[in-house]
Amino acid sequence: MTGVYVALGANLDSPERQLDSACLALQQLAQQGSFRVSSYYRSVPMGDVPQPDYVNAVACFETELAPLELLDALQAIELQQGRQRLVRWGPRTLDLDLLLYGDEQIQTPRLTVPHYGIKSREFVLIPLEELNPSLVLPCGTGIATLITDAMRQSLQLLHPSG
Ligand code: A4P
Ligand code: MG
Repeated sequence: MTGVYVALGANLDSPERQLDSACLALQQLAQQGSFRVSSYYRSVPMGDVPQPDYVNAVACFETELAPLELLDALQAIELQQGRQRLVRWGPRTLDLDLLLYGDEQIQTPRLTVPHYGIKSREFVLIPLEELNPSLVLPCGTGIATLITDAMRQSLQLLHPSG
């Protein structure tokens, strides 16, 4: 059993409902009773593609799935919720990124863990810190040291967890 963190992002077709359904689907991958999700946050789109604001959150749970099995399951959930891959960094009904798989560092053609954006994205760091303020990344960096005041101010709290 391994503890994992998954980032959720959506900016089309009722993003908050997309996240609600994704959480139900993710719970099916989780050891019973282990699933937790952060608050939902509204964030300004990263990148140059003009598109609606995103709703972002992070979930964590324990799973028996191996890393690539988990990636397959995440991509199946994205497809189930109408995800189409049209433009890199373009709008989407649902994006699920595997942020952390225990303490493992994984480098394969299909999967890089920790996710490459983990240290720079406020819409990932702030919900991660909310779930686990004492989280330490596999490289030894504590989560709180990566978060600036500007990052905290850039996110709008939409829907507190719990
Ligand atoms: N892949 C490799 N490692 C991973 C991993 N750890 N988790 C591969 C998930 N997938 C991983 O992903 C492309 C390929 O990455 C997959 O086939 C998988 O094998 P994708 O989801 O098809 O493509 P993408 O999401 O368009 O590209 P990318 O680079 O993953 O985009 P990001 O980094 O997910 O960014 N702005 C705000 N405010 N909030 C957002 O959530 N998201 C994006 C997308 C852009 N701007 C945003 C947000
Ligand atoms: Mg992605």
